[in-house]
Amino acid sequence: MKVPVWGCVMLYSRYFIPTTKETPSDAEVVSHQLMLRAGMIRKLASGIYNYLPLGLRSIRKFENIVREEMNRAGAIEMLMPSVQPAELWQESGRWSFYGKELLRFKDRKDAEFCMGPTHEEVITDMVRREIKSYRQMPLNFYQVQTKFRDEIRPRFGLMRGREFIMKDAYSFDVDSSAADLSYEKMFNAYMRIFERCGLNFRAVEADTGSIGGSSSHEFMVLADSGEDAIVSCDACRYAANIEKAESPLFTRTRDEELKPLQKVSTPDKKTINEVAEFLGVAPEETIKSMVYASDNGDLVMALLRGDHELNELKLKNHLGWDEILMASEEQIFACTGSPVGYLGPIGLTKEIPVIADRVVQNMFNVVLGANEKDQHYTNGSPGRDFEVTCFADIRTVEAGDACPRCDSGKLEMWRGIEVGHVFKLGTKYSKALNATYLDTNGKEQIIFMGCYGIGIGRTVAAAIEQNHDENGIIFPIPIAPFHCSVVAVNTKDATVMAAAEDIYHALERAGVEVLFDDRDERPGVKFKDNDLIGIPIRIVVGSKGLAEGNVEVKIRSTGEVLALPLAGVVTSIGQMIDAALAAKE
Ligand code: 9G3
Repeated sequence: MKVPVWGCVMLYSRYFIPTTKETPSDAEVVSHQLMLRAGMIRKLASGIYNYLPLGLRSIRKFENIVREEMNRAGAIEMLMPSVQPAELWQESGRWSFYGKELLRFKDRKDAEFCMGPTHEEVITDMVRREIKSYRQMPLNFYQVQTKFRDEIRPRFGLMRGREFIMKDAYSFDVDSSAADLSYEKMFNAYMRIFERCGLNFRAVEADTGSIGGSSSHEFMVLADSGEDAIVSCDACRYAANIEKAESPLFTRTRDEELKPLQKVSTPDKKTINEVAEFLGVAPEETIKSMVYASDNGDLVMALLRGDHELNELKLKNHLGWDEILMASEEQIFACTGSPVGYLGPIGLTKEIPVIADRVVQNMFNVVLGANEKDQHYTNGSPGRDFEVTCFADIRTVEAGDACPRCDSGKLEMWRGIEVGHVFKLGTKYSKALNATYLDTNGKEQIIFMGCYGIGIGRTVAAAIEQNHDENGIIFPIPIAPFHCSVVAVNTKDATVMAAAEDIYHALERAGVEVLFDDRDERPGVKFKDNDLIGIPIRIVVGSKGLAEGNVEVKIRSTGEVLALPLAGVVTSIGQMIDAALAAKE
């Protein structure tokens, strides 16, 4: 066989793709199952994986797309260590904030370190030493680096590993509006990255969580198995994580008189549906009351329209609490004097804040718990019968809700896998670590930061989660380990083998990444493996087709089978691949 001196020879028989038939029993999600079965990854320890050659090829493909777009956006690549000194984390205050998720250890001199779970501290330390003047900014540094977070329950393979590859970037600007510009550049780069991968995704408004900062967007690959719920407007560009999604303000004018409050017996009727049915009213005409506790024992009562769901994160953020917990029966009894199931804001035994959803403001003549076993009120109205400390948006939006931003759209609901997250950080880390610069007047100023992450392995896993069938992975061409394969039907037939080798070499010369399945196996075995590992284009060379001057080309994603003339097959395939890889200017 002719061996090109310049290229690598990708013979299936000499490569290493340990595929398996059996679905591994400990793999809960399909991407994990398929990555194991396709011989892309193997587990070394809980949440820690070897990237086998095929898996690494996909990872590298994606990393390179990320690098190209980071470079295009003006970010500069560097590499930071995975071992980080405790002192920096003590300076930022995060050494004590994080618990066991931060893997800590000591060196031989007893100095404390951690395995880096992220690099805000390290990059800010570098920048504070090197950046002196406003002239040196804007700056944006990125790396593709291995992180470690000691998750309690690592699962789903590369989707939630303890060790994982992240592209993280950090921007440094003179002020908030310059930082907004850096953020926008990264946002646009992320849009290009996931578009180039051919993924169905949404950029959604997100909660900033513990990292701090003023605003953030998550990039979500849509997949039914996704852990996040997201909504997007069917008319405008509004999209948000359900944790964050704003509920529309629907105002309703009172169209009937306030009726007198009345206590009614509701024996053993505890849930909203039971009470509503028993009293013959719609759940929309009831108010549900819940008591929540902070980690230091503060209590609040939350009020919602009966058919609505509380968004705990919205309530927690509204209250500014570190944690929000369901109150215990004892805590509930202490402020209401009632067992669960009959709670309400009228006649509390202890004064606690009552936070009501904005929708409650326009409710009247409704059913409420009476803080007494087997008792409810009918015809309750806020303002007249009970006081509300504050009305706020604390409900979880639902599919079909009106869009909070435009006046014609409805919200659609999706499930998504978070593959990227961009944050406006402000000065949280630069202030803590004293990262400053001298402005045009020679005055010392704090640097404004942003940080931007992409889960590399997680994106490849999410792509599989979104693109697979019962036979295996259906890789989008840009992140497929190989663009195509050449399968010789009968390796013992010299004419077939010679033709297959010719095509293989011609494809390589044309710059196509091709895997030559030269194994001495039945065609069925080869087809199964090709489907499992997700090769986008399969070229089958057999004696019957050759007699007519044709080869068979099968497209993995559509199942389409074409008989292409031998003479033009390399050009046609080259064009298909170029079209799939083309990035918009
Ligand atoms: C920790 C541990 C876990 C963590 C963090 C720190 C999450 C932590 C948030 C981020 C935010 C950004 C850089 C790229 C973009 C995202 N889990 N986060 O900071 F110590 Cl144990 O990592 N980081």
